[in-house]
Amino acid sequence: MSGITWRTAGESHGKGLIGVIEGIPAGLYISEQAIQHELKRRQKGYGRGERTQQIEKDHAEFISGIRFGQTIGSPICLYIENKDWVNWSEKMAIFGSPPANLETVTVPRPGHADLPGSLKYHHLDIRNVIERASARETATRVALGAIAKQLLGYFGIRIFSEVIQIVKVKHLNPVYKKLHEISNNDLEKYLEQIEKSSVHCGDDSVSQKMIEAIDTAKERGDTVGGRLSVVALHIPIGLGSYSQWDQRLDGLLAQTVMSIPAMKTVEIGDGQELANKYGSAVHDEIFWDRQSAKYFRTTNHAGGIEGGVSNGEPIILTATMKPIPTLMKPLKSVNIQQKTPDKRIKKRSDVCSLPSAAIIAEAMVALVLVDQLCRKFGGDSIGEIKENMENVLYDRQVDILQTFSLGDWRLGLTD
Ligand code: EPS
Repeated sequence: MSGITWRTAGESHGKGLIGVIEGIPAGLYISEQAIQHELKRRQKGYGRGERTQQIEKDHAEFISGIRFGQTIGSPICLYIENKDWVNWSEKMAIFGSPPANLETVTVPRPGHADLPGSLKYHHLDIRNVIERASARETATRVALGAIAKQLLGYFGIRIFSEVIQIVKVKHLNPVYKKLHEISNNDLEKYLEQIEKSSVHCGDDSVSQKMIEAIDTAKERGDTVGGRLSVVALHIPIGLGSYSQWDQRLDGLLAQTVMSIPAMKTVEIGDGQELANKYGSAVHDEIFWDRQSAKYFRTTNHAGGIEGGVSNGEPIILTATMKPIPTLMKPLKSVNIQQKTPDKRIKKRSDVCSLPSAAIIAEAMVALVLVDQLCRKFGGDSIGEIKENMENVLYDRQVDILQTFSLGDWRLGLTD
């Protein structure tokens, strides 16, 4: 079965951004409100700069693929306007000649795509690199991810995230570590806390310290990075495959999340903590519950993936984001035209984008999972996928039905 493909286009200070997603089955109701909600979530984190929070008001306008609120099986295309375009229409004009007063960018920022990008594409104006390497593009990813989330949601799959570290402030008891012991009610309450936190962290006192760390960096003209986690609940067994290197679910997740600008590590389950432990302490033992005729685990060090295949436990992913390379107190660099030492002066910048990155990572995970779900249970319509899923999981392989520690994915099939 074929899966989902998606693409984005657009420059940071161009007219706008475009996203196209193909393979979403026909018959899925799309909530426009849910898409706008996700776009808002990406924009609201503490530490973002003037551009994201005051200038841009992201709104996805749908161009194709949806009729009367339902997908029709054709490519879905959406457009997000760049409100800042009015200030850039001459400097970023699509046709015509550069304006006489155009200031080219000639000093690359260390840590950004500026230098390798301009050498690769032979650009004398680094702006040609900045525009597409910019994280502005992630607005489109979130809108496409919001469509993926709605398809996953139909089948009861739930995705959430949390910021677990900002520079030296660590959250020692994040939600992904307590999934086996927390009740559904307490989980919902915790997730509400995360949404209320301006740094997207469920613990109030940790959030406060994270805010202080961002303020300190801002006062110094500096930036900070950190870590985030993403959890996907109620995943059916069998997404991804061990049979070929590029079908492994962990590899696909790692590549997609790592593609978010500034990401430097992606870990699944206990990740690097596994390095200093013995095998007997980290592999999740397998049990059989006779009464419900289901396998179950009491731990999830593997983060829901064994051998590149989902095993039905929650998928847990953590990622590290480096500090943003645009500094108000700039680092040493070289003018690429004169080859003389220089520094790139910036008038505005984000100090921390971890809260936004967490929402973007949710979108990336959703896109990978929806692709794999469609490959495994694929069909042209939502009804066909539902039927395939029921056949595979209930009729033919009834003995491999899985116990989920947090609810039952079948809940999504009842509406
Ligand atoms: C970005 C730099 C900033 C951010 C931008 C990403 O933009 P500017 O250079 O215009 O000040 O605001 O992010 C967004 C606009 C957004 O919506 O996330 C960069 O260099 O990556």
